[in-house]
Amino acid sequence: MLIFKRMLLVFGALFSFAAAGSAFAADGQPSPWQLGFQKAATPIMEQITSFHTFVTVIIVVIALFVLALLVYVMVRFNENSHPLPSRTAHNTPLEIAWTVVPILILVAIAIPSFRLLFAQYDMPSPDLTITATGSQWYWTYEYPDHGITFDSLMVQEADLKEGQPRLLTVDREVVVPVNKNVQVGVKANDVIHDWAVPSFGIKLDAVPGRLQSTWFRAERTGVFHGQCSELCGRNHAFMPITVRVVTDEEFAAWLEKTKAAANDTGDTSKLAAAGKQN
Ligand SMILES: [Cu+2]
Repeated sequence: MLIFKRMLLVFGALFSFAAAGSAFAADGQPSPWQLGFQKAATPIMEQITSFHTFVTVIIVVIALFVLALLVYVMVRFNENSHPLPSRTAHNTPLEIAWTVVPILILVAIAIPSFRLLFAQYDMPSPDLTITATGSQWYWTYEYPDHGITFDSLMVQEADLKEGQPRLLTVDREVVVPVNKNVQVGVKANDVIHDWAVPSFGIKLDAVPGRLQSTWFRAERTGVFHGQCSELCGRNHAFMPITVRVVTDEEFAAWLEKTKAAANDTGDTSKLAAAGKQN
């Protein structure tokens, strides 16, 4: 049938767009024509991505099944081809089937859904703890075990260096070691903000007067970008989040450099030079 051929063409075009988008995608940031998620960098995001794919397949199958039934009814039972309507009102096996099959589908969705939910809340013992505090309109990061505190502000478009994404680059990045469990405490100073990094599968509201926490374990090095994801005022779109995942050695060197700079002035947050990453 022509309509199915056309639908196949449309789906084919969409999939090739998605494939092309991900082929050109830079890691840890959105890309032009992107359709799916950013590439997962944590086990939780991998689980989110595969759950999303699983549910999408189920939705597509159901939608196509219903479409096929509708087309069948329109063709087979219209007035021309079926002038004498059937008087059938009940079909017990069919009614049991259309009750039980949806229940089974919902159970099949619920099992991985709850598994994912528990994995997100099942916080492993942290190797590193940081806190992110939202203010209008920037983030303040603290490494409580290392005495490091600094503000992280968006880099203006005119000051961007080669390869730095617009609206996503900050002057001082969060630096964390690779393959380590990082616990993130999230809070706010003024209004509700939201600390979100798509490739980590993290999105948590920063609520004034309340400390919430989440966690991630980045499984490869790189720079991962996110944005405040709760409308927080005029400059809501201009308080990005950048996390640089580095090796253990690089992390130790960064800690030392940042701490030494802090000792020089007694305050890491006022120190622009030391914390600026290359
Ligand atoms: Cu905000």
